[in-house]
Amino acid sequence: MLERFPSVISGLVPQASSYAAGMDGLFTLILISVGIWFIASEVIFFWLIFRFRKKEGVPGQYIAGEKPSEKKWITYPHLAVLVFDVFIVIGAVRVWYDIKQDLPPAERTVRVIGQQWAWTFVHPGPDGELDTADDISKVNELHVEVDRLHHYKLESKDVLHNFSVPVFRLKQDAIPGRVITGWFTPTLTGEFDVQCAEICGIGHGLMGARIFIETAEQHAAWMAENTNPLQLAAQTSSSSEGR
Ligand SMILES: [Cu+2]
Repeated sequence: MLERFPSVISGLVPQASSYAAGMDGLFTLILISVGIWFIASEVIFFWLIFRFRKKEGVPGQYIAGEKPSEKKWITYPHLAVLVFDVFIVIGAVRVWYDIKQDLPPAERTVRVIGQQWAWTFVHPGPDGELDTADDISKVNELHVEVDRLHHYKLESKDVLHNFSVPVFRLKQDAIPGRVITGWFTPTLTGEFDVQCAEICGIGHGLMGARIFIETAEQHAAWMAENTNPLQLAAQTSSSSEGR
């Protein structure tokens, strides 16, 4: 349902993953729920300052706020804020579940390795499998195919980093010693930013990379360009032997 909310940021940062619209909907829900109270409280605050400003001959009053007739001005808005909170929590849990808890089966898997201060992306080669001889390793360049469900296996060689793809509305910490699996389905072709979103040392700001979301044909062409022809020949002959 959150996907149907209008997005206040999609004009600046396009939505390029299956869950980006849901995340933007949550942003809108929070903006409205918090914004209403922010504007209301500021308007009342300044109105009170103006209305009860110093006047000649009128002594100041001391209001302790202990009488029930005064207390209700705190209790009722407080309860209303809690009701809005429940809506935000329900929305947040739904989006969190979709992006982080749920792990739909992968069509492709890429390995993402953070280190001070660059990203290494390991792509499966023509055999579609990671950790085989035809893997394609690139520094600061991630190539994926549109409309394919990708798993990423996120690692760090040294300190905490964070794999952040703004157009996907995805952020995930990389933790040394752990391999963290997550997923995304790109929905838009093009070239976009990948960032490190965790201060990881003096060169943190240099840890920008690019993601290339390609059509099936573009991706196949990129793969052919980046695969060693000898390896490709060996693969084709071994797969035909297997038949
Ligand atoms: Cu980093």
